[in-house]
Amino acid sequence: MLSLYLVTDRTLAGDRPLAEIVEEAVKGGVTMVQLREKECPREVFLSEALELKRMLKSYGVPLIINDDVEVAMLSGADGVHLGQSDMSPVQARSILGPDRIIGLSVENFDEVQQAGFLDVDYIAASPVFRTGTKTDTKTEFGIEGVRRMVRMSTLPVVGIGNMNVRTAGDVIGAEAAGVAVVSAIMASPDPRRAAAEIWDAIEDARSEMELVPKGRTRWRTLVALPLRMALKAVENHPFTGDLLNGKLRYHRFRYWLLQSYFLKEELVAALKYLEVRLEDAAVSYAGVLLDLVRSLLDETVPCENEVYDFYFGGTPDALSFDESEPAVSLRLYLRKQVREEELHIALSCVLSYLMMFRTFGRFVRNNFSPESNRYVEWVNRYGSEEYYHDTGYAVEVADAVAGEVGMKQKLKMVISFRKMCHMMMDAWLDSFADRDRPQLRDRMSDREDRQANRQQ
Ligand code: TZP
Ligand code: MG
Repeated sequence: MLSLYLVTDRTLAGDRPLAEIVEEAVKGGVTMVQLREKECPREVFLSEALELKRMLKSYGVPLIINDDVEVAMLSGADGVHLGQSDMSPVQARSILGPDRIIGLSVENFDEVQQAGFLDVDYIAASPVFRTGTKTDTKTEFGIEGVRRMVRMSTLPVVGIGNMNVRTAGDVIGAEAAGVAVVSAIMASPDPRRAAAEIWDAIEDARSEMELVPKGRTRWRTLVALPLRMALKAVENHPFTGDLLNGKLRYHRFRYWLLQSYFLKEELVAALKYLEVRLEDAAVSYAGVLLDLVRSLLDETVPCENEVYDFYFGGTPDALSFDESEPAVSLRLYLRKQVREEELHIALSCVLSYLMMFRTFGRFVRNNFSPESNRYVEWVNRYGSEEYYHDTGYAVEVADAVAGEVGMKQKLKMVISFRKMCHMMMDAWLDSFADRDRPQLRDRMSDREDRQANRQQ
């Protein structure tokens, strides 16, 4: 969500409407937007916030309001960004409630430390580099300062101040969660393209961080880190607390388990078929993968009575049901890959889903006894050795495929695995959140749309 954070500045908009620039930038890949108004009447600020909120909602991109908590509340924005001399985060939290996002600018390392005791969601290193856009800043953190901040703080860090296509990669390389950009996007004659280029720089930096030194490493080793990171976020999320206290939404949870189960079953069935076909030496993995992935493309998941009975007992409410958000994102993404015949990538994506569930199941099993409550009992039963074994076989196939397709394609497999983990984790957590949080958008499809546009 913080990856590419656009901060507005109407003085750079010229005679172009603000919302138009923002929308273009979002199409280019911006993942979060802050409306920052320094000198405009309250009513204008509010009406702009309302307009942006309406537009951004359709993209699933959160809107953050600079300084003004009241405008944030009245416009239904997703949060506020505060400076050190604005309203205190404590007061802002008491007004905004627990769910909205609060960001805080930090200007020195003392403030980084203090931020750790506050109920804020991210901190902004202000500034990373001096900038003409905001001249009253104190000292520059520089790239090494950002790195130190990331190590000191448990909060996500975004870099701000002269962030552009040349500087963004280094900030991401210093393990910041994202970059916040004003002029490089707002003042660009083509905000969509400007955003897309910075997005690409971010992506490149991320893949380099994970992948460069590990040329011959197996696929499963390369995906271990993104998997661990995604799971860490799930473990620390209130969802997990609610699961352990038996307070989740019953129906949703049951559907989730069932869907993951069916997806796993489909995959296993397809893999068994793959095993047979592979005995024929003339058949390559890629050819057979097509069958595998196609078999995973059906929209609704049939719910069979026996399976239902086995796992949950009793009679199902319905024999089929709509898919949950992660399963939907997964299938949409798979369809795209199949069209482009990037089947090895599709396989990697399917596995991100299964491995997240598998690892989460293991975490629950290792830490809580099945007697705790019905949810823990289900996870224990469901995340069984059988599940583990079945996905284990799929992992071996993925390793073999990755070994066959060459380094560049192997990296793609890992990158899409990571993207899928993020997307599904967001969808998973959001669908259990008390209110509807903005969904992280499908960045993959954005990127592909952009590439297609550029080629036109
Ligand atoms: N806070 C610290 S630097 C800055 C803000 C709002 C402005 C960054 O602007 P630019 O144009 O991206 O350098
Ligand atoms: Mg401020």
